[in-house]
Amino acid sequence: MTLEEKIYSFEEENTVIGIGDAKPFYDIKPILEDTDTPFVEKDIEKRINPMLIREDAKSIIALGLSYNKKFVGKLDNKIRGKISIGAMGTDYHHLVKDKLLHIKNTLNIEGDIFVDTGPLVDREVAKRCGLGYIGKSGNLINKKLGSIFFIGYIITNIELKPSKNIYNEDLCKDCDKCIKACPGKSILEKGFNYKTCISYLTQKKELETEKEKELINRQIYGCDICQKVCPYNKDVYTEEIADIDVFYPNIEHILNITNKDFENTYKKTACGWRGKKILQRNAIIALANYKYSKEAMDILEKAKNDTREDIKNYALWAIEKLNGKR
Ligand code: B12
Repeated sequence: MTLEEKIYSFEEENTVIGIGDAKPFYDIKPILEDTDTPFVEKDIEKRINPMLIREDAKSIIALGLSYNKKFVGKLDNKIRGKISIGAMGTDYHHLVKDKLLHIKNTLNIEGDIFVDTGPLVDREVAKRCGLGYIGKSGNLINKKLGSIFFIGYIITNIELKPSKNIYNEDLCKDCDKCIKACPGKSILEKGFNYKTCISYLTQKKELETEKEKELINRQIYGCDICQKVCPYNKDVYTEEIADIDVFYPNIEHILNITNKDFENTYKKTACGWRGKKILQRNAIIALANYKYSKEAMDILEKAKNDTREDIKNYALWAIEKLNGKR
């Protein structure tokens, strides 16, 4: 078995693996110069050059891990929000990292592992390694997993034969389902406007306009709309979730959650890094975007007495908004 064959042998039902070289990503420099992406390394040279991470970088081994989930439980009549499927369960940063660590340790190779928070542009890295095609929504689409997968990789000093790129064809063609479905119209013919992306708004610290709160709708964290409508996400690997509290979080519970409870639940998921307060703010916004009910008003009346000024103000705003719907 060659080393490349050994690497591919780690592929499982819910993962894809590919290999690429570690040359700089000069092609995307103009795109990066033209965008002001939030939450990322600002030095563009660091974003495009794997050799600034490891001087001896030769190859990249990329892994895609599916996080596709569907709800198979029973709905109830509690007031609930929505959470992106990627933020349910154990934080994917750990899951992907553990899989890459396992490959690295088993093969006894040297390498630096990154999942999401590294300086490079993960989709571009994964594309070069043959993991998929960058679709109109910006998401990398793979024929086996669809687009609902996270990306991680090992930058190694070993010279490896790159995967044959099987994604030269245009997978989206004239399909524009994601463009039409995005409530914020974030998906542009060329590029992406993160400022109106619901996923971004649920993570943004200071919301500035009523429109932003309206767009958040009932999302507590993240958004799946552009992926839900993508034809490549039908008939792909899916995990079934029966626990309604995981899939549709109970708003009253989020607003009353103790620090200890938060540490043991949300903090262990991919939305934990944003902290309790932002999720609670989004829970209040979700209530304001619901129809008027006594139950919603009772929850908000309690939140109105919160000692944190901003939460209190959001509760007052939501009460006014719901009263207007009476
Ligand atoms: C910042 C960030 C966000 C921001 C901004 C997203 C954005 N599109 O820029 C916000 C918070 C909005 C976000 C949302 C989401 N994100 Co995010 N995010 C990132 C992060 C940290 C950096 C992205 C980045 O560099 N953007 C800058 C642009 C230029 O790069 P890009 O987004 O990769 O875009 C590529 C193409 O779309 C295209 N492109 C983009 N803009 C333009 C403009 C022009 C003119 C052209 C020609 C091409 C082009 O070229 C780029 C390079 O190939 C990456 C991890 C990482 N370190 O790379 C994860 C990452 C992109 N996110 C990921 C995920 C899963 C999501 C969400 C699905 C989460 C959710 N459910 O809420 C949504 C999807 C939203 C969407 N449709 O893009 C995954 C994507 C996996 C995949 N299969 O594609 C990544 C790779 C994390 C990971 N390691 O798994 N994200």
